[in-house]
Amino acid sequence: MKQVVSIALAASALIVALPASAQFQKPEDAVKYRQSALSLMGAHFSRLGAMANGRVPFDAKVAQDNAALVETLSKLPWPAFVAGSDKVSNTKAKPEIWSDHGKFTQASENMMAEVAKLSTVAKTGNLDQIKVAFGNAAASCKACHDNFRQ
Ligand code: ASC
Repeated sequence: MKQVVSIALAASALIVALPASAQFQKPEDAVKYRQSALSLMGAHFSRLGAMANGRVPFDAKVAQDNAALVETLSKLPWPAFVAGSDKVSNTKAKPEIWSDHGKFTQASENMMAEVAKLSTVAKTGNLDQIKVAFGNAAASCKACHDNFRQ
């Protein structure tokens, strides 16, 4: 039993650690990975935005599902900002990501915290609260783009 538990723990630790240890053959692969994650995050965030801004009717379940996806996706891009991956042609990543890495990490952590709050609020189904949390999350996306994206 003890062995089963420790194998299960080891397996779950591996799964949790996977994004952080994602290996990239070349810088272009890292760029593709982070752009894919950020693009998916934008797609699901926009579905929430459409409801928060009244462009589509509010559906609490859809809002909750999209907020949960955004929360999960928000954790993925960061390990893919590998050194040297600002030197490839198809990236908008600014060199400041690496030269001011503490500030970049702080900005990414702010965004993850705001989208986690948005996901929590989305579970309540309260549109007014979702609107506020969506606005805060959008501001945290923008803050990072303003400083670190070309
Ligand atoms: C989106 C999206 C972003 C953010 C940002 C918020 O829907 O794709 O990058 O919102 O525009 O300011």
